[in-house]
Amino acid sequence: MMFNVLCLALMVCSSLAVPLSSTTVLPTTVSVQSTQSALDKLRHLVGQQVAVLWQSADTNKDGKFTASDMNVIFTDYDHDNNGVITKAEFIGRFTRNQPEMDTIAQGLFLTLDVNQDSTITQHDLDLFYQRMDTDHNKHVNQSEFEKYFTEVMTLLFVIQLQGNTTTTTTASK
Ligand SMILES: [Ca+2]
Ligand SMILES: [Ca+2]
Ligand SMILES: [Ca+2]
Repeated sequence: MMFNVLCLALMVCSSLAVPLSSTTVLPTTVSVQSTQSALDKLRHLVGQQVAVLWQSADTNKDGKFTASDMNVIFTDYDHDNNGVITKAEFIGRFTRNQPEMDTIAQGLFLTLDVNQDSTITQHDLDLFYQRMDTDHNKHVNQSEFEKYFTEVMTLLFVIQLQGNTTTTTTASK
């Protein structure tokens, strides 16, 4: 069920490339003020996660996201070294240090599995790279990377929040 929602949301997001406007996604029943603070919290959370992603993605710290960075990450995630990253390998590696990110990890897996055959291969990464390269100059810089993942992560966090609606509503002040 959750998986289907994620699939659907990601497909809609990636096919339309809709800029994620939180006002249209968040529940409309909450008051303006709590929506605002929830939005600030969401932006903060997303900003933090995107910064973490960038740090780990730019493996050689040269300020660019290149094929060589992707290869380093691919090898790291391909636990059994067979050239294919399975969903279990991806989620296991991604949640190793942050187990609470399970939903996010599932969503990221769907995002990275561009051809939707349930594994991540070099081919997916090539397609993914083209998708991030919004000015089509064959290079992905930090701003392209952050812009792309800010949209993806915002969507995933909103989905995660909606999955926990009852707990977040009672917990928010
Ligand atoms: Ca780099
Ligand atoms: Ca593998
Ligand atoms: Ca794939």
